[in-house]
Amino acid sequence: MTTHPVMPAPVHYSPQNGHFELTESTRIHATGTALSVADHLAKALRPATGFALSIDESDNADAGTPNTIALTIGTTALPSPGYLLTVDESRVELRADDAAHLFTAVQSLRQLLPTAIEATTVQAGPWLIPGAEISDYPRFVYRGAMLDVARHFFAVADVKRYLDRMALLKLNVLHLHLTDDQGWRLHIDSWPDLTALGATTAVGGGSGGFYSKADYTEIVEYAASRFITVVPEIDVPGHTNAALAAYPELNADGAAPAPYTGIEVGFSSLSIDKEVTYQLLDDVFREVSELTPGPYLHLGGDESLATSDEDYLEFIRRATRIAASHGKTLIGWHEMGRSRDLPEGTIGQYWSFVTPRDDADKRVASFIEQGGRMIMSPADAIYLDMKYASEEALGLEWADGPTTLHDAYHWDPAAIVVGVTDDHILGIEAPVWTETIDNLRDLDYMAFPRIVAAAEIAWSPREGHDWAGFTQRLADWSPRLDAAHINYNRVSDVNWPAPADPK
Ligand code: TNX
Repeated sequence: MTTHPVMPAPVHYSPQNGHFELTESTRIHATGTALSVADHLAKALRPATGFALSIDESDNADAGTPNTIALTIGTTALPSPGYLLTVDESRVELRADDAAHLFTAVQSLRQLLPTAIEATTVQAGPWLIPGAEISDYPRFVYRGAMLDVARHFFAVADVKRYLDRMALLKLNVLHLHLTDDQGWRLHIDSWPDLTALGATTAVGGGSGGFYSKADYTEIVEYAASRFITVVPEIDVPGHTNAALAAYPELNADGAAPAPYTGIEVGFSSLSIDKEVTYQLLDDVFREVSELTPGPYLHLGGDESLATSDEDYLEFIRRATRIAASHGKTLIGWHEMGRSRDLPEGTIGQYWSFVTPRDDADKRVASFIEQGGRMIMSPADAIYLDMKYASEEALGLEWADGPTTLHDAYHWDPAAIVVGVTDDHILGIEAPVWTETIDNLRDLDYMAFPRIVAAAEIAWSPREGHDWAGFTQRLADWSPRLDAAHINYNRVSDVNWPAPADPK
């Protein structure tokens, strides 16, 4: 069993003799588009080391200068875009096919340093990096996490902390579930009451909240600086009580329902026959598309149990055309595959079980037949809002009871629907629905350590998956979470080291 300190497991890791010592006089070398990544590395290393770590951008820097960490963008000749990382006594070299993969190399380097590097205050060295040769590239291009900010609202600062955690694990897509029955969380200029009235509640009756356009842009830019794409979701036609409560005209009977603070699903629907519904969609999809630099717009489409079959198909036909007219590639939960009339290339997000139920496999086939690919999020394996164990206070249990770390690690995205293999799969995504979660500490607790399993399934080759090795590596790695003040669940299937002394 190979043990190494990098999560998710690299494709190839080979320890080498000796080590590189990061010192006061170590310099970082980078030019061109590698500079922003070098800057990120320096910022990550300065707080705990207290070193200046200046960035040398000179074009003609001697390639052999010692005591240097050199970042380069150039071909790696790996089977798909990735990075090479070598550490010897004199130099650390990071080379990647593009800036995004160079950034993932930086995450590996961070994890080769002593755990204390994650601290936010100056720590004692020495800062030794063990000799190593790593060549590494991801299995899937889409490595996502979803945060439901509708059931409970999460402030911009908390979303940024979650993005930091994602970056460490080489996750590169944040899907924001922005609207649901309990709240509409993004300001829309042309329909201001969506937030003025529709954002004032949350599950359990809390005060809610919403993102201004400036807030949303702040999230998008923070994500982009970490090579993370934001996917906004406007969930329609169901999951819309907050919008229906804000604008009576969106209701079939013209009467606004009361705000909703419970956790049932499947009772709300936009009026399918009224033209005002499609005016709303056009305005909302236009404004959201304008704010979102990434290529995707998620339309939800799940659990529309209050919409007849005929109405659902008519709605999806019109809504997807309107959304596509704003230039985005659409994503829908797998129910949207009921439609055989989707814009070509629409992506499906699978949320049924590791063993498909309720024709979910047919919905997947429908997306693929219509030229799309899949994001796999099987609820009984990767829904991070499921309880770890029945006696836990946080989480839900509907996906066949608790989801242990073992469950989170033991599934393969290409073994769920017969005939749906890596070529049809864009990637995987780990959602956190927030009916029972309303703060970052609890969010971390539900995510960690299962999100590490998700990251390994998204990134590392299937052949390398190994439960005994994973749990050993996780136990060795977990002090990093303590050092970074990230809360986590000490599930019983890992032989955790003793908890760090509380400071
Ligand atoms: C199902 S899966 C939902 C959400 C809930 C979640 C709770 C899916 C697309 N919808 O509305 O929040 O279960 O786990």
